[in-house]
Amino acid sequence: MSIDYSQRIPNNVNLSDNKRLQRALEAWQPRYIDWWRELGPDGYQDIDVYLRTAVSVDTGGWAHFDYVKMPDYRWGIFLAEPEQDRQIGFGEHKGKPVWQDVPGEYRSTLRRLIVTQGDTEPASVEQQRLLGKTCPSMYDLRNLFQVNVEEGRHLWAMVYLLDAHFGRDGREEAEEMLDRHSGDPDKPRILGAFNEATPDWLSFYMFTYFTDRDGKYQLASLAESAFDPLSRTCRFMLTEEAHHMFVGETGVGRVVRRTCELMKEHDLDDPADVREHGGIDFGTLQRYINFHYSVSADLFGSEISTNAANYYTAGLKGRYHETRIDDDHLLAENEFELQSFEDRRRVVLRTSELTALNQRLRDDFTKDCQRGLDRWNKIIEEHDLDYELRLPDQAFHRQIGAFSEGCFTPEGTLVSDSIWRQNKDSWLPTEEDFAFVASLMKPVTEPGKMANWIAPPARGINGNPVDFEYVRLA
Ligand code: BYC
Ligand code: FE
Ligand code: FE
Repeated sequence: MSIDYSQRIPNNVNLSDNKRLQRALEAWQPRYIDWWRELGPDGYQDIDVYLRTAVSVDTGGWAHFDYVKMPDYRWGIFLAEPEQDRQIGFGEHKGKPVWQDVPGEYRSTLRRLIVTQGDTEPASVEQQRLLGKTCPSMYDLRNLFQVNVEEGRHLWAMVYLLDAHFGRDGREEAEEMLDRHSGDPDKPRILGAFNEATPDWLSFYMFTYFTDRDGKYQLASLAESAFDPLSRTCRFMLTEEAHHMFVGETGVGRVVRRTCELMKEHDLDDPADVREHGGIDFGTLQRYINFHYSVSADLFGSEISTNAANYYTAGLKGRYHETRIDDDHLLAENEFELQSFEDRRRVVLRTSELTALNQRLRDDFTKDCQRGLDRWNKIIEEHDLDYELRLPDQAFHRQIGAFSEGCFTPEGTLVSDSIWRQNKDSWLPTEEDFAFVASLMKPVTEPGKMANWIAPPARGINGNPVDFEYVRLA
């Protein structure tokens, strides 16, 4: 199914057959472009960037690379191929054909899920808008912009669903996507993590490693939805998501590698000393991990959630890889064990899996996060250095769910407020950490050159060398 590029809005949904929808989206497009110019990558609006654009949704077709100025990027609406005779895989409608339209009874719930998903996409573009100015290399600058244009496209994906299936309410929601802004005290983005700052490139790599990974798990759950247009939209988004997490995992890995190299080169025993040589010390890396993991863990909602149970029973949002799980897909009888915090004590609860679905997804996410830490630790080990980066306990630094009621160390021990305050600076990035990392953020614009604090990538993009001209400055 190829994409029609002769249209103002490239798409594979036969947009030209639906004039009402086409007009609604064409009316929204100029506002989107204005938003991109104002709150998208600052200072790089009129330069050529070597970007991947989808030209069709099959496996070969979406990896098409060319130079493009970002405001001219062909943002469009691409749904994965329909699956013939697809049936609802879980919940009370299990076994019935999937829906091509939204059932009236689920209208407001589905709209809310789609709005929550959609709101994160432009939020991340806003959070990253200043990073171009301090890029560690042209390779990284290009990757930042690739992530940014795809997050912009993910907004298009959700706005399409809103405009196509939710009438006037949908159009209003589409407008509001561009009215809320990350960190705006009056009109903030919906979810916590998307109002945090992304002030430096280490934050960017952590964000794309941990927070984009929440995206992976949420999109995968929505890809199971009985509402087929949502499912197909999310399946295609997931192919793009993989690159974002690659940028995060390899980005942090390259920082770890460079730190190891500097420690070896200067024969350092105390990791803190690497700062004098312009590297990012393991302690700082650990504090960034603690922050970004905990903020991303919040994005899964409360451990026990009737919202999540209702989404599941209605068939709106499934589990990760729902169809690969061998059970009744109704979950009324399934028990689930989870940790919680009650009467000021950590407890283990056995509950119905149905109400524990947020926690189940967070557990899946956490296991996936650990894989990257294992790879980063392997780099440290290969350099014969004695340090281990760790994921904090799920109770640490939470704002959402049962653990938000207490203070916990990164190991998960309950502590008093005053102990927390005394130790906070060794657990979370401090002003001083941010200032140090910021002091390293000097732009490197010669193709192939890397900032001193990060190792080069193993290879370039699309078979090109690392010193390829990924961005044509000037
Ligand atoms: N911040 O039952 P509960 C991505 C609210 S990332 C603020 O615990 P529920 C991306 C909740 O709304 C993927 N509020 O939670 C990544 C509820 O409010 P009401 C984004 C929060 O509803 C990087 C109340 O607390 N996609 O794509 O089961 C770059 C109690 O609710 C938060 C989605 O999130 C929070 N963290 O689950 C770019 C998927 N957590 O009802 C993009 C769609 C909870 O009391 N969203 N609340 O007013 C969902 O599935 C669900 O809304 C959530 C929350 C999982 C987020
Ligand atoms: Fe996204
Ligand atoms: Fe992403």
